[in-house]
Amino acid sequence: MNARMMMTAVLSILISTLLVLVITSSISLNYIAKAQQTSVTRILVGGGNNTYPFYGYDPQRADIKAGSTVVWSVPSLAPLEPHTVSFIFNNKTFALPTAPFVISNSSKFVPLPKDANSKPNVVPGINGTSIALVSNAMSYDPSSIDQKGNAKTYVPNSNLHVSGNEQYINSGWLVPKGTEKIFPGASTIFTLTFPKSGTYRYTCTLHPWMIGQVVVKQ
Ligand SMILES: [Cu+2]
Repeated sequence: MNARMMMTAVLSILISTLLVLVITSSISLNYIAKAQQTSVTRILVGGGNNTYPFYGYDPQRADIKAGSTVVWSVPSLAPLEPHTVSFIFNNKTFALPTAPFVISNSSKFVPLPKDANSKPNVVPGINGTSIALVSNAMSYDPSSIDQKGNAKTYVPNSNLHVSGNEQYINSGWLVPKGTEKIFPGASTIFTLTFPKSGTYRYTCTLHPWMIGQVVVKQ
């Protein structure tokens, strides 16, 4: 190979590398442009003032583009009243705030703090067991049930995706920021991304007359 041939080979490698760089960067720029079309919509939960009700979502209907994210939160000055954002795609998945659980009779519940006005609700069960009514994590925690019936709970203030196949998606109890001490483990914010178009209706399981919807278009 003479020097001229060598130069040509190096040059062609350089040009093809440059071409690849230009193509990949335009692909990633396209990707960014697409991502920027989607957005974040904020919805207030509860609160209450002259313009929107104590028991409501504001706005009640959100129109968004597929791939966008919705963030629900309780205004910080809202009265201390927990709410949920619950998508009940299958009516059987409605979760009550408290639910009965069988416990062994040796179980002891100690109120916290000790002088709190609280007492576990324990009633006699069958075969020497007892039944305790306790807070239901499928209501209190961010949670979901997939198509196969697999139930999951998540950490407070979770960020979830709606695949469209769920039977249930729940924010958990949402309370004003700074009041988590009164509701340990509760959330102040819930973030949900909607990749697929459709109309998604939700309710507050603590106040089922609170309803809202997210309309997702391609
Ligand atoms: Cu509510």
